[in-house]
Amino acid sequence: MADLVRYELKDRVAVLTIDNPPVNALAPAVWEQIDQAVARGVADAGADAMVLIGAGTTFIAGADIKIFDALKTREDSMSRSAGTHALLKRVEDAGKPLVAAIHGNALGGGLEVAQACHFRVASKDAKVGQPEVMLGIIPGAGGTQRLLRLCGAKMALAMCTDGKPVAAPKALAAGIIDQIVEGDLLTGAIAFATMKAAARQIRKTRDLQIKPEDVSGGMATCEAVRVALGKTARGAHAPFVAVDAIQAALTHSFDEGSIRERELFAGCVVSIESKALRHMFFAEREVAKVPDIPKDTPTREITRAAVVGAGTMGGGIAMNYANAGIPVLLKEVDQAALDRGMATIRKNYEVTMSKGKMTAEQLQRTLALITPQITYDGFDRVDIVTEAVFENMDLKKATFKELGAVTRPDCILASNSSTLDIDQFAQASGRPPQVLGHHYFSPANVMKLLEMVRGRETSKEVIATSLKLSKKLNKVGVVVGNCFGFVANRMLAYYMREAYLLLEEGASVPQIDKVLTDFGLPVGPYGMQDIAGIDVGARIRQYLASIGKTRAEGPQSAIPDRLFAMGRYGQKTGAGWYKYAAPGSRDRTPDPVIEQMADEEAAKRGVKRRPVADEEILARIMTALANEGARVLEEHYATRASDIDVIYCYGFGYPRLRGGPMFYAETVGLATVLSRVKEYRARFGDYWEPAPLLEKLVAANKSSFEG
Ligand code: 3H9
Repeated sequence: MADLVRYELKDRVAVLTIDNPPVNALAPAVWEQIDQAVARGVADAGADAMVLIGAGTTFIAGADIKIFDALKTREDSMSRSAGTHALLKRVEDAGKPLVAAIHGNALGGGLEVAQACHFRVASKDAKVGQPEVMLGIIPGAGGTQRLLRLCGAKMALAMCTDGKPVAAPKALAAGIIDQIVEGDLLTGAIAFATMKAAARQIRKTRDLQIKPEDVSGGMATCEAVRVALGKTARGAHAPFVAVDAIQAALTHSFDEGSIRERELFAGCVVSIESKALRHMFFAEREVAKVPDIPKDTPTREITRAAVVGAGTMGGGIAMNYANAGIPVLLKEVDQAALDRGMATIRKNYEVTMSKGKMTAEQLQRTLALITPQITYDGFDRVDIVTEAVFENMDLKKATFKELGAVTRPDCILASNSSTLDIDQFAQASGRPPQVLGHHYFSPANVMKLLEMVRGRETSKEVIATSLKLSKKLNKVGVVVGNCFGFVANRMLAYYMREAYLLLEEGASVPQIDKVLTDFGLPVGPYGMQDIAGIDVGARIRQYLASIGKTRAEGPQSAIPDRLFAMGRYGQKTGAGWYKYAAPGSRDRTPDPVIEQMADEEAAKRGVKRRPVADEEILARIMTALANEGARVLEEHYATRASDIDVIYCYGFGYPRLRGGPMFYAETVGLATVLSRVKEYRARFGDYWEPAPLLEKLVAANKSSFEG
């Protein structure tokens, strides 16, 4: 077995070093070897005390998340948890002082191991946390029972329900750690352990008394947290379970509370919520790996940027650069448009400041990084330009032609197009290897997704540089292929098609939106269109009509174009799918005009309107997404199904608790999804055509898109 926990003696202290790169995750063998190393230290006559420390950049980042997939039943999970409980009890029963020396992170099972040590010391910049809820589970190695005894109910509840790590100084003040070590951590930890050995001091966390304020007020604190979670943890289950486990610590002995923790942990591990969140954890990390772009692909530094177009998207993109400390030129065609754009940017920052998230000085400093202008002055000095002009092929091609002339040959030229063919811009620029899509999502300064569209000739260096840049801009960059609408909007066209058809068949706008928000999306399809602008979609349809295409197969609803013709562009004009109190207001009410239009359009298509059940709305919309997602995957416009999930979670606020549209389809069952497509084809027409990949997977009895 590999040496995952090294053992050596230093100054009569046994130093146990966990060495399981990159983050010392607790794979089963690491647990075992910690157990063995502690036993060896206890038996070693040359050791008076022990220090447990991590090799590399961190203490322990928690249990190895991959192993949870092997826990198929509650019983499996119960027995895994029981095993770690027993193991940590043995560790805690060690007859010599055992000190955890924490640097980097002590998270999840990592903090639970540290809690079972008799003392904890940490470097100043270390962090400790119980982030299990982010994976849909709760601490399962005694964390809910020991943490409460160390820091009290209020803080234990906060840490176990929001999952956020706590910095060492705060952990010290709360009693989670005993000392902060300035200078070399191991040296400090050995000194601390030696001192405890001399004083013959051993302190078992499990024997600490519950704090007096928790004996009297702990239950009320739990109740208050449950009420607060009702608002902040909408749809999630694990945070509430964490409260139950901590409540058990308040009302039971350590051993009884631990049994309750195990039962609750086991229920969480096998939940869909946890499977979805674990899927997202790895999906978010995989997405940065592009098969033919190795890690060592050369990249360039982006120190200066420019944006063309100061509309809603262009302004938001410029803010992203300024927020990252990168100076950015913002160009518009005329002064009035530029002034409007800058006023919006300033207003956005003022809102941030009013929420206390920015000081006046920071606002001025950030704004000063944006240089508004109506010329191409200085474009020969920037490293990247993002084009954010209207979604119009001719206009964009003309802009790329100009950019090819005014920028340096090595400058990256990115387009914020949400649908159009990047290769045509690349040709217009005269240097295709430098061109790619940088598709931001509205509002561009808020939404985390950056879809990076690879053209036919985009160079690897440009992609690698963009991936690095996306991190600097605090975005999740996903590399996709160049098809109409790329991945996000190509699939969205099918989502919207079903929403339109369901409306014409008899569902209402508020009903459809509510089904999707109840599912966990922040906004339904109609509310989303009113925010994004009905004019945007209409212009895309006009362009497509000019080249004889439609966005999605199947009947095309006339209602969106009728709304466009009426000047009802959504929130900004005070009317769209809903009526608004005023232009720009979010205060909306349903509009009977829409029902009337739905009646008219249904009559034209010979559709008899009927009550539509919520279940049908959800099933049709999600089936449409998954079926088109399967095509995208098979045509290699997305590298993996999990990339599509990341796109939907970060671009459209698809609930992470559901794992994204492709993972959701897997939880529904690929065979069920396929049978729904076939059922809809029989009911509605051949435009419901099963994706070949879906048919292949089901025929091969596969349960996942990855085969
Ligand atoms: C738990 O502990 C349950 C217990 O209560 C009960 C037990 C009975 N496992 O994020 P990075 C991988 S639940 C497996 O890019 P960073 C990660 O996939 C756990 N793998 O680095 C990546 O792999 P690759 C509670 C893990 O510096 C590589 O390490 N703990 C784990 O940006 C680097 O990761 C957590 O939830 C893991 N636990 O951030 C903490 N952690 O290179 C989860 C990481 O192949 N981890 N990997 O793509 C984190 O939050 C971050 O990784 C951390 C470092 C902040 C530690």
